[in-house]
Amino acid sequence: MTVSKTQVAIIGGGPSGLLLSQLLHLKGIETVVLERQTREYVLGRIRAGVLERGFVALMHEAQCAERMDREGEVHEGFVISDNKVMHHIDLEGLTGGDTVMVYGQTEVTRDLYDARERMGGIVIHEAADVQPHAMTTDAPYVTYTKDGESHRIDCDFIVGADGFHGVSRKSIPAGQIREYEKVYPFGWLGILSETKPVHDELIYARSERGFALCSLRSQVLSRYYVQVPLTDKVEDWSDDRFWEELKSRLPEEVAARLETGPSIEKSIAPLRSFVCEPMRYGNLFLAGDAAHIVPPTGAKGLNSAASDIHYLYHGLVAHYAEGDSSGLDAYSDTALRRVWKAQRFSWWMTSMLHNFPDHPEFDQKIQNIELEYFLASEAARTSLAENYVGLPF
Ligand code: RFL
Ligand code: PHB
Repeated sequence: MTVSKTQVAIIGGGPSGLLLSQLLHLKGIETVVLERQTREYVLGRIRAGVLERGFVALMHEAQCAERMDREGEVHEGFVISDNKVMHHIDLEGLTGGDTVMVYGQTEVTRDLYDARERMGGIVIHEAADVQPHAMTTDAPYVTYTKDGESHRIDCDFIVGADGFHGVSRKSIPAGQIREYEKVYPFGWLGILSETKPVHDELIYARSERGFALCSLRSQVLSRYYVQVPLTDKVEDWSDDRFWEELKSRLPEEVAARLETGPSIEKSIAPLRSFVCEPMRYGNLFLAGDAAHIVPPTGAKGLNSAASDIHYLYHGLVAHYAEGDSSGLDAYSDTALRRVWKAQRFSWWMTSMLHNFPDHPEFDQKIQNIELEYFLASEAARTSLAENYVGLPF
């Protein structure tokens, strides 16, 4: 067993773990990131695409924003299509100047990996059997194996940034955390295609056949989704079938100009709301998907992860620089307050825009009128816009 030492051991090399590692490094705080997968595998996962201003600011603070500023697209609004009628949501006008950045999670992660490499940060890939230990003591440590050899890292703090299926949350004894969960009776089938996006803004479409989303990664790379039953498999969906279904859920004039082509990625993601409370156990702090999951409808998954990192980063810096642990002590409560607001918004967007065939007719009537009310009311649209661009940290 080789033994080494660091200040903060971070489990998980997704966007949460890498962003925290990069930010702490710039403040002179040592970290080691342990990632189960290869770098190529992590970069192969196609996930989020919309970044809030707070996320963008953190990327700047992390000195990782150069390519994002150059290649990302600032979006001043988006469209909600209600039964084939387009309604523009003017984010910038409704929020007094706020916008969002369209820049893929893959690119964010690539920029963070590149920065870690440039600065000599330690990111250990293909770390197997990662396990946090002695979490409630002043001497926590993490063990793992790599190439058949056992390793141990002693540290002051462990950060569990290892996603929903990671080991960190599962290492907390039962009874010390409480989990809240809601599973939706459908998933999103998503494809990526090297085609020109159908519209210059995102289109969230509610239709009789179910929800659809037209998104993009760049002017030559489109990302589209359709709501599908949980029983569907990717193999059930040829590219042709996907394009036909997508068109059937969009306004005719949009469908008519949809450029189709072969998919270069196709996957189904189940929709789930999940929160674990508290987000701390002794000297183990949970962050990002390890602690909470939202359905993707409000584009809040990655952004909620970044908000955790914001609070944890400031808490750790105050601890090391000033011996002030109040930020760390408040971390779970502070982070959870914002997490629950993102949960509420994501649940609401999901409830308003998807088909729930099993809902009683009364509920369906309410859902219809809610969308109609909301599209006609500036007060309601302002509330949506304020949440979509991201509540302040
Ligand atoms: P991640 O990205 O899951 O990264 C966690 C990392 O931890 C590693 N890991 C381990 N490492 C060591 N030991 C272990 N035992 C480990 N177990 C796991 C994993 O390999 C991984 O690299 O979590 P993080 O960093 O908190 O980032 C959160 C975001 O990834 C997530 O919130 C969003 O991508 C959610 N999400 C979406 N969010 C949006 O805002 N818009 C979207 O369109 C969107 N689409 C998605 C998504 C999440 C998906 N998942 C989780 C299935 C689509 C999908 C398919
Ligand atoms: C995406 O581009 O993948 C995306 C955008 C907005 C969402 C969800 C996913 O709400």
